[in-house]
Amino acid sequence: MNYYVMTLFPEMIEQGMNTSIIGRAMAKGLLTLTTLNIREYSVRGDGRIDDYPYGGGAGMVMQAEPVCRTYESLSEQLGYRPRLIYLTPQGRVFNQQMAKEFAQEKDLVFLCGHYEGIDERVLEEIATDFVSIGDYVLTGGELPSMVMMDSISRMVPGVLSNQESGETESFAGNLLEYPQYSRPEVWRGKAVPPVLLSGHHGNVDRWRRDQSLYRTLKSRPDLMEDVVLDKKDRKFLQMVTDQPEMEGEYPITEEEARFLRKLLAIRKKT
Ligand code: 6GU
Repeated sequence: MNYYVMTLFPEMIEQGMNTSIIGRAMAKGLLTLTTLNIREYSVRGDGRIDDYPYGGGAGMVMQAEPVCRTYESLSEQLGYRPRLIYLTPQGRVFNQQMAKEFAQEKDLVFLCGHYEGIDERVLEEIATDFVSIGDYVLTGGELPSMVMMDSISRMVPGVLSNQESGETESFAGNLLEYPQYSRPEVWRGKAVPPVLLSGHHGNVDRWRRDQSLYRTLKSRPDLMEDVVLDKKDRKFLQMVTDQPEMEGEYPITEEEARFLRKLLAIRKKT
């Protein structure tokens, strides 16, 4: 995978992408990263690339020509016009499925905006994808591009070791991860859940699955709609639903109980 990042702050990208698993993958040659400084393509004597917005309003707008020239210089070098992702809070919200799809590309270009945005006309010419990383506003596209490169890189063959690859599968099943514990067995009076010390792999797997279901229900009920539930999953969720409110190991609110009754009723039918 070859990444190209069009930005006014290339050093921010270079500093952010040199560590840990991504740094290792770049050293191995599985990933390359090239930053393209939009300022170098300024068409004005003073090196500026922004101007006032037509129609008025606060802030400045990045001009079309320097952005377009940056992309054209790259596409001439590559011999074709690669996919270009414009990072914007107005885009589709990034998720694991999109990470997998982007990981199939040979080259990916990220365009990082600043100020109040980029002249719409150049976006119409060069952007193939408009992507946001969530419902909050950031000062520029640099951090979002790094977030995307991190998660896309994990999906590139060879980037994760076999041991690391396992982590991916849990989100693929649309459930949140179960909790993890390591030594000591008792830490500041808090014991590790006994089932994990039992050596009974079947019970450990069941407990972890129950924890994943419970956590997903609690934090991300929206994900529950797409989870494939088997007989044992439904039995667990039925138990959680039927227990008295706020008692036992898996407390839920009345609202969560209503949600589960509805979910279990639907799943019984299908
Ligand atoms: Cl992609 N850009 C900016 N500026 N803010 C964001 C974002 C992107 N995604 C969420 N907030």
